[in-house]
Order: sequence, then C-alpha cells, then structure tokens
Amino acid sequence: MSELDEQAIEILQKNDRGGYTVPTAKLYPYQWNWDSAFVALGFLTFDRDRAWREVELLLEGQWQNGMVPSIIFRRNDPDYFPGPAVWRTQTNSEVIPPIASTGISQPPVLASIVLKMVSSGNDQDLQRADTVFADILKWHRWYQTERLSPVSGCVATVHPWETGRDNCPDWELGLDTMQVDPELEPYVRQDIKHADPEQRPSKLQYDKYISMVKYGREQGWNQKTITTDGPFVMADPGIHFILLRANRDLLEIARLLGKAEAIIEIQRFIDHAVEATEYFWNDKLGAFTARNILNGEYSNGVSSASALCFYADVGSELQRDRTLQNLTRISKQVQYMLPSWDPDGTNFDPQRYWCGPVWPQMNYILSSGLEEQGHYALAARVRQDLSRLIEKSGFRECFNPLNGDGCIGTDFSWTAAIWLAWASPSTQEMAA
Ligand code: 9WN
Repeated sequence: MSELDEQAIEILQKNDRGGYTVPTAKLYPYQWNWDSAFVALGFLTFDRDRAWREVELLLEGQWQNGMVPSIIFRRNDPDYFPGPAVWRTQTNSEVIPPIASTGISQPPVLASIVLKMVSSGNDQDLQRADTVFADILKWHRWYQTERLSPVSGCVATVHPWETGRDNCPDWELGLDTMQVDPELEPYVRQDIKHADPEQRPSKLQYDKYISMVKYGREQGWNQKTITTDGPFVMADPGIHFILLRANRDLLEIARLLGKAEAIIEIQRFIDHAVEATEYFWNDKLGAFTARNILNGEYSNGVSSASALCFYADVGSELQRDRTLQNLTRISKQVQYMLPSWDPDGTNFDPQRYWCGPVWPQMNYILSSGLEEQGHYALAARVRQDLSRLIEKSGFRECFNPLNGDGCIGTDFSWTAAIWLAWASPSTQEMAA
C-alpha cells in the first residue's frame, strides 16, 4: 500500500460522520447523493460493511414519491447555504421527506455502484443488494412518473445542481430564459467563505439558483408542476446517460435476484431512454449536448457528460465516431483529461467550477465506458491523467486541466474513493 493509498483511507475515515460521509469538511458538511455512491466504492476496498452503510443511509433520505434527494440535512450546519431552512421540504404533507433535504435529486449512479459491490462480492453482498433493490427501483420509477418532459420525451432537470455539474456553461441556456425572482429574500453565501470566489459561481448565477429553490418551495415541491411549469427545465446528457446505464445495471441486479416483474419494468425504462437519446444529438457539434427544453436550443459546447454515451452504450456508429473525434481533439488541447468543458467553447475557464476543471468521478465513469467499448488507449489516458493529477496536487475536489493545479475543496471524499477503487497504481496492479 502506498502513502497516497493510506492518505485516501484517512480522508474517508476523517470525513465519516457515523455511517455517512461528507464530501469535505466545512464547504460541504452534509451527505450528498452521488458523492456517497462513489464513496461507497472507496470504502469497499477496505471495509465492505461500511460501504453498504453509506448506501443504506443515503436511501434513508428517500422521499415517499421515490426521489432520492441531492443533499440530506441530518443536522443543521450554519456553514452551508442554502440549508434546510431555505429548502423547507418538510412542510408539504403530500411528500414529507423522512429527513430534511433538498427538493431535487442528483445523477442516479447508485445502481451501478451497487452492481459493482455485488459483482466483486459474495452471497452476503447479494442479500444486502436485495434489501435496497426496491428503493432504487422506486427512485428510477420516479424519473418516469414525475420527471419525464412531454415536450422532449426525456427526463428533465429543473435545477443545475441536480445535474451535479453545477455551473457548467451548458446551463446558461436555461438561466438566460429565466429571471431572478424580484421578491428574493437577501441571503449570505457561505461557499465563498470556504473557497476562492474566482473558482465558484457568480452572484447572478447564485441569485437564479436560489430563485429556483424559492419557486419549488412555493409549489410545495410538487415535482410534476416544477417539471412542466418551472422557470428552468433542461435536458442533461449526464443524467440521461447515467440513468440509462444505471437501469442497465439495475436490470442485471434484478436478474441475479430473480425479480421477474421488475425485469419487465426496467427493460421498458431502457427502451424508452434509448429512443430519447436522439433528443440530445447536436449535429452541428457532432456530440450529445444539453438542451433547453423550453425553447429547444442546443448548448454550444462539448461537456464531460457528452461522451458518456459510451458508458451508457448508446448512439449510432456515426454518433460515437464523431464523439470520439471531439474527445481526441480535446485531448490534444489539455495536459490532463477530461476537462468538464470544451477548451474551444465559450466561457472555458480551467479554474472555475465546471467550466473547465477535471472531475475525478467523471474520469472514472468515462474511462470505464470507453474501455468497455474497446477504446483502450483513450480509456487508459483518462485514468492515468487522473492518477497523475492526484499524485501532483493531492485529493482535491477537481483540477486545472492545463497545469494540473488542484481546485476548490481539499481532502475530498470522492477523490480519495476513486483513487482507492480505480486510479491508484496499486489497484491497477491488483487488477492486472
Ligand atoms: C451543490 C458535493 C457537491 C457535488 C456536485 C458539485 C458541488 C454543490 C455546490 O458539490 O455541488 O450541490 O454547492 O456547488 O457540483 O457535483 O455533488 O461534492
């Protein structure tokens, strides 16, 4: 075990709050949805029981309607804004979350992580998967019943924070067609006290994010209304591809568990998503990109979510070829793959949140997809670049793709987890 492996374990242990893990102290002091899923993979390398606890505690926050929220506020922490008092999700008697939480979800990578936990484990892991299976299926069903946009035929997102790629230039399309609520109460941001403001979203972006929260609150977090009438309704290739892959993986779990009815239902979700993939195809750019569902407009840049078609195993041969051409072009412009935003796109900024930096979990899923589809050289580059970044700059939240500097959060849980489960040379040696 290397020194970095030991450090990664220490970070996970230090960020453990008793069964769930915070992404990093101070900046993100609660349990985040897709962070926890990746974190479980890290724990899996040295404490399987603890890995399962992470998954189980995340699902403790699931709403009655099936949604698994993006953040679970187990206790109020004044270090974070917007906290439970702003989201106020526990006031509506129709949804009543079991624990205070946000009113939006995050990329549903959980089923794919659970399949990894099962396929690397034994009967006990399968039994544990059985206890969470129904909840995960209920979450995937929620996308079909409450979040399907009749206009686009695909799952819609109603807040940039739901995509996990918070202020990627993709979302400017949707932010441009909405107004800041004129009655927005004054608020104090906490994030810029803990991170460099130059690397975080702007004041106008934040005003719009909080306006969306205000709108959701005023709708009593009725997800159907927010999806059909809300101020921000976009299609995210990230959520689309991750959900499609998660459904494929959930289908595999259903087969292992012999769940006949679920198999039929999940296959329907998959067929529907494969068809809806066309909505994202941006022929001008030769890539799958985000779209504003409210006016059909396409994003003007390739993002780190665009190439997840390989991870989801979807798209025609031509679409995949053109996507690969884009990836190859981008790989020549940066020292470290994969930037979260196209260096040729407007608003590329190698240091600012989701406008350029490399994110560890994105490298992991992108590289897995490329490798599964036989694009070994590119897959290896994406993995090795992340290893080099962590070796150079430590367990940061994300990294500058041009010079490898670490950005924003430090001692970051998913960076530590992805290192242990995938990017560490010792893990690679063991797999060989
Ligand atoms: C809002 C915790 C989360 C990640 C997201 C990342 C960032 C929060 C923020 O941090 O989002 O959810 O305040 O910017 O964009 O992907 O899950 O690590």
